[in-house]
Amino acid sequence: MPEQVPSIVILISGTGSNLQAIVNACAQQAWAARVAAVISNRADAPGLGFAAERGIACEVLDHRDAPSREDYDRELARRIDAHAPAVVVLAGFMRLLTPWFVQRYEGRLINVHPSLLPAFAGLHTHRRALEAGVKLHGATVHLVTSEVDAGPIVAQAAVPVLDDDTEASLAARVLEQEHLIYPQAVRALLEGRLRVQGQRVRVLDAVEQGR
Ligand code: NHR
Ligand code: GAR
Repeated sequence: MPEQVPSIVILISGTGSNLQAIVNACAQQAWAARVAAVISNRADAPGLGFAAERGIACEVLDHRDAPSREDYDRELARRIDAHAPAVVVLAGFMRLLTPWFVQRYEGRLINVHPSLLPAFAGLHTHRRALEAGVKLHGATVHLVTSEVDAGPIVAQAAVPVLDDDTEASLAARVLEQEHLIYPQAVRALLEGRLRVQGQRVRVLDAVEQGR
């Protein structure tokens, strides 16, 4: 029997570049964990192809087949729980989750959001940042609570907004930062190195944790 390491389940809706960054970091840095499954709400999510190539179990759960959000989340939880994950990662997952779902995974459910929260919670963050004329934009990794995009902040990275930026060029600059901060945050969560006090999160390094 191979040794059992903690499992990660990743939820996606699209490209899955954050999924790739996490899967690659897990392998290259030899985390004591494995990505056990990827679940997408869209059958055509390109991220599913990458996961399948890596031999990761893939599932599609289309929200359009569910009679209600509660039904969808109950089925989603059933699929997730089959893998008994230590951590559930939202990586470009585009569906709001019910409080019931969030509470079930509270403390082990993490998201990356493409803005410097609390600015630009919700959708279309890059367009809204350009409209608002901010000079700095970025990405936030946060623990998920039932208030959308308002959970305790684990990590942030800022990028400049350039004069000739479009939504696409700005999104690409932000995404590059997501790929740096998200795997490290997921690893810290897995390794029990987050200390949450209210809205503030201290991220211990491995040395501090040992003390
Ligand atoms: N659920 C809860 N309860 N709390 C959070 O913080 C969540 C969450 C679900 C997803 C990711 C989030 C983001 O990073 C996330 C955080 C989708 C929507 C949304 O409005 C909002 C925030 C996020 C993800 N989705 C629409 C919906 O009706 C659908 C949009 C679409 O399909 O394009 O679910 O920004
Ligand atoms: C990322 O920029 C992520 O922050 C954002 O979608 C992109 C997914 O890219 N998430 C949201 O907007 C959540 N509402 P990816 O599929 O290549 O990881």
